Amino acid sequence: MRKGKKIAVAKKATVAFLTAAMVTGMLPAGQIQNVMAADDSPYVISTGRMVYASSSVGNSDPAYAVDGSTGTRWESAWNDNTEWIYVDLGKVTDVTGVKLYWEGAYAKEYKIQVSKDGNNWTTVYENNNGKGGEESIVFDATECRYVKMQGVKRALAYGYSLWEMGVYEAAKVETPIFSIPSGTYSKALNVNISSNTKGVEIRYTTDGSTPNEKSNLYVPSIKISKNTTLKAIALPLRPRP
Ligand SMILES: [Ca+2]
Repeated sequence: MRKGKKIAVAKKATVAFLTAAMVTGMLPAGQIQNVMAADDSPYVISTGRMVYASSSVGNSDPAYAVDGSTGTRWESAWNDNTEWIYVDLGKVTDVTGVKLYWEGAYAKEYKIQVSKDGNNWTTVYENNNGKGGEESIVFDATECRYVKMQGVKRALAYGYSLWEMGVYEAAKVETPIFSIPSGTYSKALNVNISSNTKGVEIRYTTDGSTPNEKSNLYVPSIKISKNTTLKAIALPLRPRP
């Protein structure tokens, strides 16, 4: 019977030893170890961008809707269908969602509209029975530069009031590539990890767990020895939701 050997990866010898001891007892012989993953979750890109609104009341500058704080808010004048707010993303971008953090004075009815030029708007989402609170809106990835919340009907007598409005870009991150094929290895090897996507960092684990933004940062190259499972993930170097 063939004895199972696992890929080992570690920056330090002590870590390698501990990891090897842990994984050896967990994985059966002949198991594939190199598991690769890509992160394709959307991420917020509207924070701090230029923002425009139909109006604002009191100390509720439109910029407060995209300042990244759910403790500051924008509120429109007290009208139903003539009030709106939109954010300028700076360039045409693949957008796939919006998250609205309503204050008590929310919209009973509203639309999410997108535009490439700030003049011609396309409705990508409509809500005719808004509930307020936090609303996560997802739609098919759409190329646009401007994203608008167009009010239709208020829930209360006050204006539309948003703590925050987050616009999410559709991520297009490819799976990281290992310099050796996935498989079982019985001797020490050097492994390089790369990505075809620019502007990413690669994080990895050696204990079989799924890597995330807190895992070890990959720095070329890494030495692996037996008895460890290597997994890697590519993450965009941008603010994350
Ligand atoms: Ca805010």
